[in-house]
Amino acid sequence: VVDVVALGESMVTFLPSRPGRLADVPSFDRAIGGAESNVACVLAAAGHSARWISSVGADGFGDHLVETIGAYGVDVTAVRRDPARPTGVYFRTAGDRATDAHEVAYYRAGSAASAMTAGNVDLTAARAGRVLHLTGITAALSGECRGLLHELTAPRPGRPLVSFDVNHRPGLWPDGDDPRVLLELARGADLVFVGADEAEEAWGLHGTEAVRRALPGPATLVVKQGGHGVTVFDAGHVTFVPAPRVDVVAAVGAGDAFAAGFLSATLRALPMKARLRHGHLWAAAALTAPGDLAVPSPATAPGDLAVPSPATAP
Ligand code: KDG
Repeated sequence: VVDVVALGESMVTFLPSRPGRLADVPSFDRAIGGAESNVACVLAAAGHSARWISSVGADGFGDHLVETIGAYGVDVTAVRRDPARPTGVYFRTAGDRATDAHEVAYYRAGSAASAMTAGNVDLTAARAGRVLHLTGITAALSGECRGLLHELTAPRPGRPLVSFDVNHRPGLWPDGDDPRVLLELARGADLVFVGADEAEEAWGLHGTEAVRRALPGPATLVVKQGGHGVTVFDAGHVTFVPAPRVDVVAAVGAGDAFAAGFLSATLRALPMKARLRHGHLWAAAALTAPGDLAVPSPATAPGDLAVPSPATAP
């Protein structure tokens, strides 16, 4: 049994060579992004078995994603290659250090991943983990992707523990369905990650207690409060752990790293405070890296991991 299966779109990510407006950035460096594969890569770096499921084009960018994510030790055998559609890509700016406001230009409409359905994804592979990690980004990609999420989160005997990161990306929801769809998906999950800012933006909820009242179902509800800390509601207990102070380089991907650290510690049945500390540690690694991923590419920087693998550390 695989520890964690993460399903969702990954994109070739173009990071700016210098700060400034998108209009002014002269060149970009290629990297990889994708909330779900970010989680899978960190989990693999932490010593877990992780599988990433998606669909990419039969093109060079698709090759790059499959090869790079595979090089992290993630199982990519269930990734579909779609000869009729391209791999999604996106460009972003460095953003403002204080506010992390940055510009994002997605080129993913009509991508291979947006055409994932319950009919063309290997559902057996998707259900084969102890944990199935999904995010709200997938729901924004297309009606077909939304159907796939509903299929995977429907209650059924032997369903893996469903972990759902709300990951509200307002720019991907032109139809305004986001509040309803994201709430429904979160309500059907066992473990939910949501930012207090997202809950406010998507659902107009103020404060952690209001989020719990709106989401009473999930056994574990993790509410991230930025630099302040994280509050978890679990089995009738409320636990808060403050965030470590970090000099932020780029915030993109920090939520994914947090989820991976939390999941890693959960799989090892560590106490709640330790789960939160693991989440914070991995998030700090992502916050201090320019790309979307907390771990450097194994191909370019072997052994340079800033955070020791919790699986091997004493
Ligand atoms: O969480 C980080 C992701 O947002 C980033 O890697 C790209 O998946 C991505 C998205 O859809 O924004």
